[in-house]
Amino acid sequence: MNRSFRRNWAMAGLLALCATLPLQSGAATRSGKVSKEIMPTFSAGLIIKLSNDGSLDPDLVAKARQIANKYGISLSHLRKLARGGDVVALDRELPPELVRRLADEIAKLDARIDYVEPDVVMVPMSLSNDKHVSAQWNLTEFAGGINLPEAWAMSKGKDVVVAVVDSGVRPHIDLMANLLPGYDFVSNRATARDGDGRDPFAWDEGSWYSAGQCHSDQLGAKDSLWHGTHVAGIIGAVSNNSTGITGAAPKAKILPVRVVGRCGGYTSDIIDGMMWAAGLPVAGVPKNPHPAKVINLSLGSVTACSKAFQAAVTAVREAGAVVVAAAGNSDIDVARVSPAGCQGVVSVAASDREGKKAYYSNYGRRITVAAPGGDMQDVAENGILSLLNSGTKRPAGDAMAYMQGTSMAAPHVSAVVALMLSRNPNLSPDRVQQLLKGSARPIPSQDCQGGCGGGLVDAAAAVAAAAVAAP
Ligand SMILES: [Ca+2]
Ligand SMILES: [Ca+2]
Repeated sequence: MNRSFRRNWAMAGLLALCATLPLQSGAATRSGKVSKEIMPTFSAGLIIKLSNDGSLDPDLVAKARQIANKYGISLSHLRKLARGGDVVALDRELPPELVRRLADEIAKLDARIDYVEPDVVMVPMSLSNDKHVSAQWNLTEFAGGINLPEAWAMSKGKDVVVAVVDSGVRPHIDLMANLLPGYDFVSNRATARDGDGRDPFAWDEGSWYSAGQCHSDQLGAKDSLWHGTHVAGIIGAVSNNSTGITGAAPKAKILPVRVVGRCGGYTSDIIDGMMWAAGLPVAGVPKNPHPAKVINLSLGSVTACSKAFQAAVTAVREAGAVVVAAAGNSDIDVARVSPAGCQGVVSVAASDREGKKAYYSNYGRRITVAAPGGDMQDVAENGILSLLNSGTKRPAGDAMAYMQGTSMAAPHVSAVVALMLSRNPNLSPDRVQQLLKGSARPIPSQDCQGGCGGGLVDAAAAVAAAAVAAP
């Protein structure tokens, strides 16, 4: 590690250990310990889809408003969604039972309505960050690493665009050369922190909040996470530049798509962000000139995959993009989680330094593979090292830090997919999923109860298989 690395590291130390997800039950209990969490699923809007793909007419909106008023809630039409349906906003965040009841009542209003679903808030799937520097065991170590050096001899992900649909990024010196211009899809000005809604600047403005500011975490206050920068660094930090770390796909390009502000991100913004990332049209937003072949979603919520989200996943896959999602950190079956539980998503569980399922990781039949997410219970160095910012609220200088979570696992797999597609650009999303699973190193069932799919992803085996595979 060089000197500038160490200097940056001192700044990262400012970020105290914290549970970086809004926790419903239990937060950091003692140094290094972070409990598994069940994420709350508040919503401040509804997605209403008509069966003919038509737009909501004012009459229907007025009737929906009447129903909402009955509950003392005001409702207004927000916009048309990129993948069918309209978003209506509620005047505040509501708990799941209430929003579900409201949705069900509105669905019965008119025979033209296909479905009404809560516009659920999704949150980053990382658990914590910490101190001290060691090495990127996650890339190279025999037990828990993913065999990257051997893969790099075949492919470094050249020219493959990977969208990081997340909190945005900071212009970290170890990332800049691989960054494409992205887009900010956070439509709510209050949580966006940049003074406006959607705009062409995907910079992370900081996700910090004070106690009581977020429904998902009424009691806690949190420093900014810089989650998107950490995720982007795992995939595409610049290699061989004598600074920081190396990304797992160091020649890939990172497309930052900002969907998470303070308190998480709305499903409706995430859907539009995904569609745009894949090169599909989104009203009011210029077309993306660099369509992504891989879309990384290190976020989610404990809600089964909604019809609206499933439709978006299907659309971007048809456009040729592979969707990779974090399985979540609640130690439950991934089928209960969105988007990792959606059909056609590469669903990624987290493994620890020994190559076993991490204690917090979700599991189940829907998992495609596991990848390093780390376990910082004993030492920070067993987490995943990547890029960060040193600001506790507003952005400050470049930094690095360890974090853990399925948020960190998913970008390893997104990077491996980039290596595969760089070597063989004709692979379909279905084929990529098959090859990832088939080339992984099985994890014995006692080390992943409930199922880790094909096992620990093996970058070299996956790229080798991709090189000779039919589309
Ligand atoms: Ca903005
Ligand atoms: Ca570097």
